[in-house]
Amino acid sequence: AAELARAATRAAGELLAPSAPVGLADVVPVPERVVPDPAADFTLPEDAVIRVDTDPAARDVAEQLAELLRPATGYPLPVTDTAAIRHDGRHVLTLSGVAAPADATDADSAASGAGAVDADSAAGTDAERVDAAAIDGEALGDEGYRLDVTGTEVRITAATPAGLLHGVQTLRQLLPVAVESATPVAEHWMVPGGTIVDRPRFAYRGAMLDVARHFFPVEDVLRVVDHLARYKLNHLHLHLTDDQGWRIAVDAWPKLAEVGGATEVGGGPGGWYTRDDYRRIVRYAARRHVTVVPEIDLPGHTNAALVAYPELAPSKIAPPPYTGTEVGFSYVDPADERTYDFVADVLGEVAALTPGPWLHLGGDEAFKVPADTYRAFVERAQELVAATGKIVVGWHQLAPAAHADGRVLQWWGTNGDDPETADAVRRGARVILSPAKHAYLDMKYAPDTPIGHDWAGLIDVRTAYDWDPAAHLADVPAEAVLGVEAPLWTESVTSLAEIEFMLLPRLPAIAELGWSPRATHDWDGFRGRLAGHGPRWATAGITFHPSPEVPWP
Ligand code: TNX
Repeated sequence: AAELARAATRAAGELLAPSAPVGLADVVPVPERVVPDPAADFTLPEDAVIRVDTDPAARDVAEQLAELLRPATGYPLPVTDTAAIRHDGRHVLTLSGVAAPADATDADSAASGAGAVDADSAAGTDAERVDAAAIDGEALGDEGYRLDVTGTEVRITAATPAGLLHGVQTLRQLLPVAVESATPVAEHWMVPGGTIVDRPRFAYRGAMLDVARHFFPVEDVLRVVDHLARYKLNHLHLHLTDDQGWRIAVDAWPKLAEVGGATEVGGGPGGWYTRDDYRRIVRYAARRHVTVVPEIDLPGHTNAALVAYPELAPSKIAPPPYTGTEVGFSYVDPADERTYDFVADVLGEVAALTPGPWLHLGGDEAFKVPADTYRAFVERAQELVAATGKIVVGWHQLAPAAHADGRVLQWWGTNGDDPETADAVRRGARVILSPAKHAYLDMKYAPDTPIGHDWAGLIDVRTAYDWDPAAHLADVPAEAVLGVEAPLWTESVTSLAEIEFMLLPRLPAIAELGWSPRATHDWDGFRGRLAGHGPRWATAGITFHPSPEVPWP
């Protein structure tokens, strides 16, 4: 059997074109600082071990690293305590810097103490390399990491598990393409030598998946989370409700999902997430340091809710289920107190299932609601969000409403001169940038793209890449920009393959805008680095659009 396995490994290796060596700077999003050392290349041997501090979340990142490397390498890659195995010239992957939780037992803290004064760093060489990079551990912040590759060690240092995971994603990109294989490949597992010091430009980097226009099963959503994590995006916004379907079970209003979830665009069967399904998504995302942002779109985009509960409709008559793609015709009755019970119940249940700090209220395209009524509705809904302990996010149509503590407006306009949003920012709001002309991944790449819209224009890879989130909105200072998000509306997107086709390769463009320092912005550099990802996606079985703008190998 071992012989057979070895033969199969050889065969799989021969199927792949020999991959070009990866350079230390060939990373998407491009790191803040890269110092190659060609004399310090590392090659992963079969008996390598992964060493990590005792913090459980750091240890989980080490397990994820092992899970990423084991299928293609076929190596055992045991995960061990840093304190238990000395480096001593042995080939190791080390994750360090995350302090064990303060409430650790005495035995635990003793172990972590030993890990922290790791024999190798005390020896001085690591400390010297830290100085050489001129950014100290503290400055790595919540999500930064440092990657040091020497002949016998790959060391990722970060103050947080999220930073460690970002470092792991970088390491993954520095290994040969074959690392994406689901089965063992005979390969020289080389990592280019040198040091990377890296941290994000913006705190919020996300993508939105519209699971309302078409419903997607949990497994598809988990796969999207993987794509986010790969490019260091840290938020998944789920557009859970719309005219065509209600996708989240609400105990107090069971027909929302049971009746409102049974439709989708084009007349398909729809579907919805049970509380356990949603918990599974949230947990899977959390493990990858991705925060789920649930959206309950109000007061418009609510036809599915009105079908389930006609009492919420202004006419008190159930509308027919809607499976078309028009917008702006439906709304819950702002004059009925029952509506606010509904909003409070739904927001309360969704908040209780959601560990992240955000609740997205939607607020877009409520064309039939008069401006004063709309504003009053939003102000009550914002208070109901605050009552759940969450922070309001909403489309920028929320702008005219009174400020609510911490609130964030997601700007999706096509003209960056938007006085209402600028005014809301002066009153305390922060913004997430999703300009439809650059970040709307439901737009077609080119006139012949088989799916997608074009109302905001065509978005090729360069258009997705060539803009600056900090300077896009007139009269909105860079300090008010929390980050970027790429929404994927799914009126025309019906499968995981189609989701991936629209995300890749544009999602990495938005990810680089969110992560990399502005000074690194360079279309030619970006598309050159991006090109190396085509073979990675192909090897991993991920669909993508082979855009002619990218020099695929
Ligand atoms: C506008 S942008 C919408 C969505 C549609 C999208 C299609 C926004 C907040 N609302 O309801 O799905 O256009 O591109």
